[in-house]
Amino acid sequence: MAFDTQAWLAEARALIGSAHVLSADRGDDLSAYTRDWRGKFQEPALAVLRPADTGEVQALMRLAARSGVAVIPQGGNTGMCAASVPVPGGRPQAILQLGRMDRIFEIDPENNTATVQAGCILQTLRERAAAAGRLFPLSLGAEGSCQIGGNIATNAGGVQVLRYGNMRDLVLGLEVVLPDGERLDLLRGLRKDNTGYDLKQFFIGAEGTLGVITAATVKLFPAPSAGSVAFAGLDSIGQAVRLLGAMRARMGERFAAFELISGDAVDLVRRYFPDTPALLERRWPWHVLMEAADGGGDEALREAMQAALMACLEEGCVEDVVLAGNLGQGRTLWSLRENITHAQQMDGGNIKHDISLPISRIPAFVERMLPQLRQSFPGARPIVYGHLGDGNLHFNVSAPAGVAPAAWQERTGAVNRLVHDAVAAMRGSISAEHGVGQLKRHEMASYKTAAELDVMRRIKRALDPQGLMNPGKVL
Ligand code: FAD
Ligand code: S2G
Ligand code: ZN
Repeated sequence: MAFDTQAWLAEARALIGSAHVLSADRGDDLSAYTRDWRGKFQEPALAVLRPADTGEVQALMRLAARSGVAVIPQGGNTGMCAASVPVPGGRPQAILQLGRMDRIFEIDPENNTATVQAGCILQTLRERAAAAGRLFPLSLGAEGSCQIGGNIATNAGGVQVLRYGNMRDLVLGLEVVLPDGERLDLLRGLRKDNTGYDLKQFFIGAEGTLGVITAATVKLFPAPSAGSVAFAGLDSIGQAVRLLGAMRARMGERFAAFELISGDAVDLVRRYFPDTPALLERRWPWHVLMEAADGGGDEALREAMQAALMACLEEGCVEDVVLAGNLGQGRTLWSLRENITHAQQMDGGNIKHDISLPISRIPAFVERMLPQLRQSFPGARPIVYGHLGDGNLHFNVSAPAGVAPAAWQERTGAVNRLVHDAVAAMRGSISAEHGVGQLKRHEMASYKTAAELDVMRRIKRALDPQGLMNPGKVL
């Protein structure tokens, strides 16, 4: 029997209100929801559903299960792997947009936890925690629009993993609606609970393929009262790894961020953001942006950072360094780092790699990969930067001069294979923090063992037997 779109939309509108079920056939513009952030994927959706609460999510999931409609949970739609937008073909796909469910239920400074709905914007939670004298440490360039649900579903990383871990390390409890509409209440703010399998772990990093995260209890930390930011120039990536070790030894727990930025990445930012100040006397092949934070005073922390950096200069694990004198200067240094993604987008986009390796192997990987890239793809422009402190590099490759972005995108498969084969040979990962989505799904068979994929499929079948949850992503 043919699928009756009108009847389905009428049922959905009866459940959550006509205003909160958007559909193209009544003239709604769904492009903000059906197009991925990078503009590489866009397919039609049956509808965009915007529930107000967990009860409405459950009702919608029961309708989807009854009618065989696929459901794509969507947060801020800032993901890098097109995991929150429809795939071509297959069954009708409804986007479940969590943005209306953005309440902060509780901030508990004594327990150092916050309980929020999935649609809460990351920046909002960070601001509300700060107002309560606490830090929610997840920090990434999209924090103004990504949502806590999406951060959990992608196990997001960002720039403070070095000190506080990934999103997985920050989640204490979840509320999840399963594909059959069942509500799973795991919303306990406990740091210890050994009563059977740790079920929340199945949904963290699952990219919406096992259930809909509707709320979470996350860890908070005492808000550091002081921060100290430095920007360094280096001759080699090996020197950057030595600097990481030396600074961690000297700054200990206070060390919070260590971001590698290649000279080419700095040049790209300065081309598209011309008011980016020249931070060092000369251009270096490599730079590092680093930050320390603690509860002490500004001056004491700054002096400790200064002493540590002076010692590193004497030891030769850094060539040049500037230490921010105040918060404003620190922000300027960070805006250079945050603008790298936007500069790449403005430059026409590029072929991205979000890889991780043991930190000690990163210099050998980069020193081998750069000449291989030049040889295999003459003129290609590597834009290398990222979270060196976590062994996570964004080894992105922009088109050679004169090659149109669309033509360059045709080379994605070949460039991915060169980079990902080298990563796999060094037992690294082809997706450190962005996930798999539909972008890397076809590569899973090449880089995961058959046993791993088999267990993943068994878990998927057990929780989502109809395969309704975000089909065409990850597996
Ligand atoms: P979406 O893009 O909406 O969805 C992502 C995935 O989560 C999809 O599979 C979707 O189905 C699923 N999902 C969303 N909400 C739910 C839910 N409630 N329940 C179940 N599944 C759900 N990522 C990093 O890790 N580190 C970075 O440093 C970083 N920097 C970025 C910088 C910029 C400028 C941009 C644009 C992106 C960056 N990202 C980074 C990628 C992206 O911001 C993260 O992956 C983020 O966690 C996605 O959150 P979102 O709410 O936008 O999720
Ligand atoms: C970052 C964002 C995506 C990219 O800036 O750390 O995760 O490749 C990235 O620019
Ligand atoms: Zn990143």
